[in-house]
This record gives sequence, C-alpha cells and structure tokens, in this order.
Amino acid sequence: MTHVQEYDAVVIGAGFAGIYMTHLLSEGGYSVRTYEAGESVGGTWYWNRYPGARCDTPSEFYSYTFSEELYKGWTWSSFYPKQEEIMDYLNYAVNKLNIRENIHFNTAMKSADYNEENKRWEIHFTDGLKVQAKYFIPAIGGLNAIHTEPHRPKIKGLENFKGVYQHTSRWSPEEVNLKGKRVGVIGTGSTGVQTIIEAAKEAEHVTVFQRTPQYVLPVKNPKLNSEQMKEMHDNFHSLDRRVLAHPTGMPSFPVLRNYSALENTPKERQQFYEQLYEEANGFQMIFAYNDLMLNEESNETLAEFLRSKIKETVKDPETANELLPTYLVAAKRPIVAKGYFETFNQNNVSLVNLRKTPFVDATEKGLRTTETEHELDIIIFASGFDVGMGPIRDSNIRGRGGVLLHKKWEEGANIKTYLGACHNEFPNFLPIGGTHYPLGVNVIGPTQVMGKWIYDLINHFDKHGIEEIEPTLEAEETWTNHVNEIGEMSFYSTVDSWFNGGNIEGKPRRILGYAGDFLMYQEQIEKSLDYKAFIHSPKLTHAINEK
Ligand code: N01
Repeated sequence: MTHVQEYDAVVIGAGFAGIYMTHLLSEGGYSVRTYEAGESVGGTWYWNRYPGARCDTPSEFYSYTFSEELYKGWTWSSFYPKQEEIMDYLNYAVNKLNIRENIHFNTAMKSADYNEENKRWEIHFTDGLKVQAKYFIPAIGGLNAIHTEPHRPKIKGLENFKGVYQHTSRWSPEEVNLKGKRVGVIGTGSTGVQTIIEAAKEAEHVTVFQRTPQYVLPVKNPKLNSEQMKEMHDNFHSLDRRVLAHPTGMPSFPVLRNYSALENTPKERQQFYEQLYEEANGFQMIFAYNDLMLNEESNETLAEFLRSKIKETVKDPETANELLPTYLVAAKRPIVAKGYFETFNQNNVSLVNLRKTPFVDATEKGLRTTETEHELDIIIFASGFDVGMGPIRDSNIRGRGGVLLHKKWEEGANIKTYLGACHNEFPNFLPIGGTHYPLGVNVIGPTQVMGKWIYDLINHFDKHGIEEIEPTLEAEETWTNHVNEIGEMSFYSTVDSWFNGGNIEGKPRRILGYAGDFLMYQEQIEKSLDYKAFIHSPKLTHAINEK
C-alpha cells in the first residue's frame, strides 16, 4: 500500500491569501503544505502576465500589514505597482516569512473528497499525487482561470484560425510578441483596457471588440521616492486602523465632500469634477461626494461628466458614441487607466461594436462579424472569468455523502455559504477569497481579516479536541440571504457583470460577491465571533462557552 502523506492543513494556491494562510498555520505550529499550479508564487498575479498588467490599488495598501518587519523591509517603486513588481514582493514575503519550503509548485488540484470515517480530506492532484489533511483551505480566489477553463466567447471555427490566440489569464509572454502584429482584443474590462493601451503602442493594428462600453477613471502613477517610502514606513502603526476604517480598504481615497452631489449647483459640481479629473488619482472620483455610490441621481451627475470627457477625448464622433456607457458608474467594477480613450485617436486602433455586429465565426485569417472579416495575427481574449462557479465546478469538491459542491449549488442557481468561508455538509473546508467574499474592495483587507478568522477558528476548536467544524444550515441560510439582499440593493445588480454572473450567457444570475463595503463586512465578522453558527455537539458547546 502506498503511503499517503498527511498534514494538519492543505492550502491550495500561493497568492496573497494562500501565502498568508501558510504563514499563520506554520507559525501556529500546524503542519501545512501548500500546492500551487504555477512554477512560482503569485496566484492571480502569476497567471495574469498580459501586457500592461498592473494593480489599481495603491501599493501602500496593497501590502500585507500584519507584520511591521515585513512591511518595512519592502520598497515599492510606484504608487500602482506593475505585475512583475507584485511578483517580486510576494517572493520577498515568502522568503522573509520562511515558508518557501512549505510550498509545492507545478502541482494543480484535481479533486477533493471528505472521508467521513477518518474525518480527513483527501486531495488529489493532476500529476497523480494524493494527500490527506484535517483542514482543506482553497485559496484560489474568485477570479480564477487556472482551476477552470477561462471564460471565452464561443466563436465557431476558432480551431481554423492560423494565428495565435491566448486568454489574458493564462498569458505566456514567451509565446506572444505584439510588435508589428495585427491584434484583436476581445473584452474591455480592467484587463482588456490595460492590454489595449499597451498593444496600441507596438502593434501594427489593434481591433477592439467591445460588447459593453466602460467608464474609465483617470489615473496618475507617480514614482515613489525614498522620502515617501520612509513616510509610509513611519506611518505603519496607524496603517491597520486606517485600512480597516475605510469602506474599500484604500485610505488614499477619502470622501472629499461629505454631502450629496445634489447639494452642489450644476456649475459647482462641474468645476469640482473638472478639477478632480485633472488632479485626482484612480478611484478618488467615486468618493467626490458621500452619496455617489448610494443615490442614482447623484451617480448620474458623475456618469454624465465622464461621458462628456469621452466625447471630448475621442475625435471621431461615431467612435466616441460607441464608447459611451449608459449604466451607473461603478455598477461594474470601476476601471482606472491612463490614455485608454486616446488610443482610439490613433490610426492603428479601431473599434468594433459587438452589439451591432456580433461574431459570425473565426476563419483562417481572423474573426468574421456580421459586417466584415477582421484579419488578425493574434487574438487576445480579455473576456474575464466564470467567477464563483468555474473554479468550484472544476475542482470537484465532495463533502459528506459524496455530495459535490457545485451540484449542491445547483450549478450556480442556489449558491449558499456561511461568510463565504464555510459550508454545511463540508466539514473543515475553509476556502478564502472566493464566492460571497467582498470581491469589490481592496482584497488585502478581507484576506487578512478572514485569514485570521479562519486561523482562530481552527486554533480554538482544535484546542478543544473538536474534530469537525461545520456551519448550521440556518447560519448558511441567514448569511446567504444577507449577501443576496445587500447585492440586490447595490448598484451591482443593475447591469450584467462578473459580480452577478451576467457576464456569461446561460449562467444563473446570482450575486457572487459580498456587495456591502469593507466596514459592513467587518461588522458581520465581528458578530460571528460567538461561533454560534456552528453545528453543536456537547463538546463544541463547551468550547463555545469557554470562549
Ligand atoms: O474581466 P471583466 P477582466 N463576447 O469580466 C467581455 C480584476 N482586475 O479580466 O462588459 C464579447 O471585467 C466583457 O463584456 P461585458 C478586477 O476586479 C483588476 O477585465 O460583460 N465580449 C468585458 O468587456 C476586474 O473587474 C486589475 O459585456 C465578452 C470583458 O470581456 C476583474 O479582475 C486588472 C464576452 C471582461 O471583463 C475582471 O477583469 C485586471 C463575450 N461572450 C483585472 N464575454 C487591476 O488591478 C465577456 N466579454 C488593475
């Protein structure tokens, strides 16, 4: 009989969340093994190596804040770090935390089964490896295309295309060189916009295939000098407090006018928006007034202003018109970028409105729409993710009685979680960063809050000899209702996007992330600390009472 290695905990994925969980558990004295499909740490940042990939959260807050030494030992080069720099940061973190030995690279998970007899998870990998663990902690995130097929529009005959095609979330820089090529980019979300700006600099021609126009907030990316870095380091002691007190975990963006946009006259608003458009950075514009994310009428004032800027920037009025969004600002995850609309003034960039002229098929030479054949050397799919469901479906996670999680979720029609971190019928299964997480805020905040929550939960129940941690059906129901209610009330429910499953044809339209802000999420976490949401046994009741 082959020996199956057993650990206290198995973590899947070595991105921000996986690294943090690995650190907490190993420091806490647990045996922990982390499996990463890539050849390096980085998670999402490892796989999304497309041209122009960059973070839109300021580096000051896109950093772990749990360790002063770790925070102060790193120097960022700019306000918004590039993908490569984030990879360097995570490699630095893994070395500094001394956990590289815990991580097993180039190993992708295939399935996981809960064995009710020995109360252990059995995790299988694509290379045939099998391990056992008491706690199974997928840290694969919600926007993941490694543990599932990336989302791509179904284009008939794609196999006939003689050029190269790649999805941005599985980008291989070695295989694709855009210089002097005819490039087609499908998708204009955060990824597509960053890719288009870079492609327009070096490709012979870029054809942008757009389904839905987007608002793009202006951004500046100043280099950080040593004085600024010193100031960031000196402010470490107030850092956590500031991050935890901001609705999106990004204290760089305060509410500038603590009253409604409607309380200013149109002229005052216009002047203020103009000033911010010139001077403000990234997400700041959506915090110009205190009700832009709450009141549709207020939001429309910003929407109209941003549309006017598109018309002002794009010289060809027909193209400008095609680029005008009509929904509320930030109803889709906001995009920040520099120079996106300007690319449409270049001779080498053209726009195809897929709503008017949809794809017919792919040919040997390119992509055919109902209007014409677009000849291309490279097709870039910047078409996003099957958020929430995709990674779960393709990870084949079986709980009690062999029930598959995605079947229990009725393929997305009936998703239920408790805090996005626990599931009835799936004992000791503690995913971090996926479905029902606050996916719209700076992810580092919730990652640290929930990482610590998961660690404390394990630690507390372990100390009391509890073998299985599992939320009650009622707790799952209550949390899920809360997620759905907040989601339906939010702007996220007003337009199709990955946040509600509307980005994929045929996918059940359900709220997939927590739409409340970071403060509301923390309140919910605080309330959960009595652990009353877990299935009680006499031993567990005793453990809870001892808290
Ligand atoms: O994905 P998306 P993404 N036919 O789903 C289009 C984070 N992120 O990878 O809008 C034609 O936003 C789709 O059209 P529509 C961030 O949270 C952060 O860009 O659905 N087109 C859309 O234009 C972000 O929100 C950073 O109608 C199709 C695009 O493809 C999240 O990741 C950088 C289509 C997909 O946009 C996801 O961003 C990058 C079809 N069948 C990403 N299906 C930073 O930190 C989809 N599309 C800066």
